[in-house]
Amino acid sequence: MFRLMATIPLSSAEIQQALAQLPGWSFQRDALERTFTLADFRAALAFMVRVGFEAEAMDHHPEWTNVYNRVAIRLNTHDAGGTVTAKDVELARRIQRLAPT
Ligand code: H2B
Repeated sequence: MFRLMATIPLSSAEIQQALAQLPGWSFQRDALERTFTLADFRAALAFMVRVGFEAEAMDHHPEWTNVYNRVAIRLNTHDAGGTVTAKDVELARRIQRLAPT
C-alpha cells in the first residue's frame, strides 16, 4: 500500500484538502511542515522517539530539527522526486496523534 502511495505526487488541490485536516501544518518549499513546541527538551526528545518509531514502521523518514523544546518537521517523498505524496499526509496524520495538545 505504502509503495503505491509514495509514487504519485499530490496536486495542490489535494494538498490543500489534506491540510484542512492537519491543524498547524502548511505547505512550504515542496514539503508539509509543522513546528511543535513541547514543555521542555525531555518532552521534545520523547516526542521525537515516538515519531521516529512511527516513521521507521512506515519506512518514511522526516527531515527535522530540534532546538531545546521545539521540533520542526518537514515531510516529502524522495522516491517521488521530493514532492508531497499520500505517504507524507499519512505520516503527518500519525504525528498529529502523537502531538502535544
Ligand atoms: N523517507 C522519505 N521522507 N521519503 C522517501 O522517499 C523515503 C524515506 N524513502 N525513507 C525510503 C526511506 C527509501 O529511501 C528506502 C530505500 O526505502
